[in-house]
Amino acid sequence: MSSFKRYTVTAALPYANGPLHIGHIAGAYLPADTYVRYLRLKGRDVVFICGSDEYGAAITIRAKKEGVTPRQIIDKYHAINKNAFARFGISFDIYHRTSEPIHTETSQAFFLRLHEKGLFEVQESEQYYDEQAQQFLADRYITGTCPKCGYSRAYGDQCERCGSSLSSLELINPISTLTGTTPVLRRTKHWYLPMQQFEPWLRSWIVEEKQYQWKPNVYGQCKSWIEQGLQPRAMTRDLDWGVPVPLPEAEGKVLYVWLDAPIGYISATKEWAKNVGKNWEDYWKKSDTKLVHFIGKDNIVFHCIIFPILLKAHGEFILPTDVPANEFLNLEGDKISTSRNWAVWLDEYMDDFQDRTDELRYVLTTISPETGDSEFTWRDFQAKVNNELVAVLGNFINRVWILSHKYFAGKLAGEGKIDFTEEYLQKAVEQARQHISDCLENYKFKNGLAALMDLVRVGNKYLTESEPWKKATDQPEEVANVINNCILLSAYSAIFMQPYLPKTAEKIFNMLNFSQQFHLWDQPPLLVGGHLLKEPQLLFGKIEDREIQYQIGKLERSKLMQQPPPPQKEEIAYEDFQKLDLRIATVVACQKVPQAKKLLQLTLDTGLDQRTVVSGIAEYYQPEELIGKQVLLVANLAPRHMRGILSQGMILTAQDRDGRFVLVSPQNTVVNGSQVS
Ligand code: B3M
Ligand code: ZN
Repeated sequence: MSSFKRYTVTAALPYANGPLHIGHIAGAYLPADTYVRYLRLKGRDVVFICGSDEYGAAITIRAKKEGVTPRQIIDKYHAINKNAFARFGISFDIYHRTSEPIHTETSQAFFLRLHEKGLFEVQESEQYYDEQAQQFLADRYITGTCPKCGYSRAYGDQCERCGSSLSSLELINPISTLTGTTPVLRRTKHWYLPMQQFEPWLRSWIVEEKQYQWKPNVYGQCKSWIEQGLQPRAMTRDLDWGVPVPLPEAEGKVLYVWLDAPIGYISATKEWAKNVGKNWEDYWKKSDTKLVHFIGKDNIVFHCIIFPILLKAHGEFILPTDVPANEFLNLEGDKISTSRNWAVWLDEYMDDFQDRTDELRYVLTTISPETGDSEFTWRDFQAKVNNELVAVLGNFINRVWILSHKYFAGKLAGEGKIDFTEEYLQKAVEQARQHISDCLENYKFKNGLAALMDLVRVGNKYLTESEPWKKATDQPEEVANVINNCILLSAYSAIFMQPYLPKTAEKIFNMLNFSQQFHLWDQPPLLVGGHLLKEPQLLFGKIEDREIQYQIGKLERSKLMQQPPPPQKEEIAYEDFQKLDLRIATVVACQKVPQAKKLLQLTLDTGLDQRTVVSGIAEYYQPEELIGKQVLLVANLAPRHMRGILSQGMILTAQDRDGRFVLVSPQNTVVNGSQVS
């Protein structure tokens, strides 16, 4: 029995500055969701907290890139991410926002309490200031040459070539990314957290106590951080997007995002508790509450060292019992990268693979980067779905249901409660329950899932070896036993499956004709003779080669787009250029070319004539959407036949960042036949 009365489980608050990809899911959200679903099945009191991290330079930089306000960015991505999580079935109790007033109040009150306790040291220092933009520059806003490797586009906090973490003051030839000017140093005042004062405490709380409790990757990172010696760290920033520092002498300053974001967990809990009539303090201040943070490895120091220092210094809060951080998930041999579009986006996955969220949950759990980096490949995804979910789990359930309907019209044979007639099956179930439990309690999600599949394999083997189809006439009783045993095993498997594959478990409960779709972990399924099963329903479909090729193709296009543009062609004389007759024309009709996937046939009004041009853009445009559009035409290109159609000229395109062709058009409508010169 667990010694904790309740659980507060958090998953890292994603920055509301971009969509989610499978690396995020495998890193924090899927293991957290699996864990929480398990706790609920054990009947434990648990709150599962997440939300958008909406402040800091991460947001303002994105806003600048998209040419909109930070508010527009957070509203957009908060909605996108909240929906994507819901659609994927991550079962947060609340998905909150750090821009909510309750969060401003909570983080300001937290800061003030530390301030009143005299914790902060106020220090003046020199920071880069952009005179043209009239603002101090966050480290991410400064680029320059890396002092370690000479890379000319290192950021003020990190060099992406050699990986060194830097301070902006170390950069050679710093440049402000806001204006492209050279920033100047200006004095500014900040509130510092004297982390070094907490070193002895951290040594006993982490280095001594957590060695065998925390995962080795987490413990190792903390230990090496503590051993390198802790330095004071500024908890305020000169920025106009954040929670204002609640002191009159700190006008224009905001809380450092790491003093605001983790407090977001607390404000989200407050909001949730208000909505459901609970007391939030139970979940953050009582020592019989287990606080668990699910995060990726890049957030370890913040959750294991900085946030605990703040909680401890405040004095009223509990500390995290566990921080089961994952390492990184790579994709097809390369690091996942948003800027290079090297990712599998959660939304796109769900659009491309409708109703196949459990398949992704399954594969991501089997490759979960629990103790080291791991890799997702589309081929492996296909193999695991087809060879494990379809061939083992789906096949077992399907065979059992078909046999039951064939021999007993879907009715359970016998009378009264059904028990296993083979003792070893009961044992296998008990062992699986215990083993999967141990795995889930200890964040070994991968092993737990393997144990579940092993239980299904036991069933499959039992069914195959019992050969009930050979005994239908001579030993009808034996057939009934085998099928009842298999159905009972299916029911147990569905119970243990709930944390991992919730939708599949639900489908099985439905086929079992259970009225309830949620079954407590330790309660045996109640099956009685005479109970009628529903018709079998296919649990999983095969993933076809073409689906995988389509995904790989998408990634290949991203890679193509990362290549530097081809070098400039050989110089030409002005007369050569003049030989080209470039004109603007309007599309007046357009249709697909039969039997040619890539080709569209366009009729153009060129001002000179109406003519036909064939273009390889059918994958990127629907014929209707082009009608009325103006395009750029090479009018005097020698005509040529394409698929039996005479194409008189060529329309010009360029490739976007996804490798898709886009038409080149004039900025304003011009007269058809206008020459481009
Ligand atoms: N938003 C960093 C990240 O997305 C940050 C996590 C906050 S958790 C309190 O990696
Ligand atoms: Zn470098």
